[in-house]
Amino acid sequence: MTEATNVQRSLVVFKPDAVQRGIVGELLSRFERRGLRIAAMRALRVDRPMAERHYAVHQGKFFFEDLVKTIVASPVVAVVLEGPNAIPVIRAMVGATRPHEAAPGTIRGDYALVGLRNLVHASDAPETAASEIALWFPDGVIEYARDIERWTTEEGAP
Ligand code: 3AN
Repeated sequence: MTEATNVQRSLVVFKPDAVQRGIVGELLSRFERRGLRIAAMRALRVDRPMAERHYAVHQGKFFFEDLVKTIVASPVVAVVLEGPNAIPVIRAMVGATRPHEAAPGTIRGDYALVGLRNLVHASDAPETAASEIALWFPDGVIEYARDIERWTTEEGAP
């Protein structure tokens, strides 16, 4: 008996600290190794209006200005990752919002120490993922299949 497959897409942004530290490839490879598929990817410099839209949910909070300044400080790499339960799987791999609380084995627990230097953003729900992907990838994502998916998902098992 195979589980119903809940294929999801998530926006992951490797933030300026990940790019400046030269660990984007290392972090992305964790997601690839888990079995997630890259559906879109771009390197870009985020401007202030885009940063404010991305963090709109935090507008008015005391840390909003710091968040915006941090993400515009240097280029970022944005990807859309796709796979079964991608949103909660990626959130678990990223670790707790506050890096000093992030468990070892998570990205933040292995690579980060403090809040504004937490390396990655990852969508937290299907609705936010959809709006974030539309914001970051207005031309859409690519649809394709990989043979390996037979072995990382239960499609067509056994
Ligand atoms: P996450 O980055 O884990 O998805 P979000 O999206 O809720 O968390 O928050 C985005 C960023 O805002 C966090 N990475 C953190 O830098 C900052 N932040 C969120 N909540 C707080 C808070 N209570 N105090 C200070 N900074 C916060």
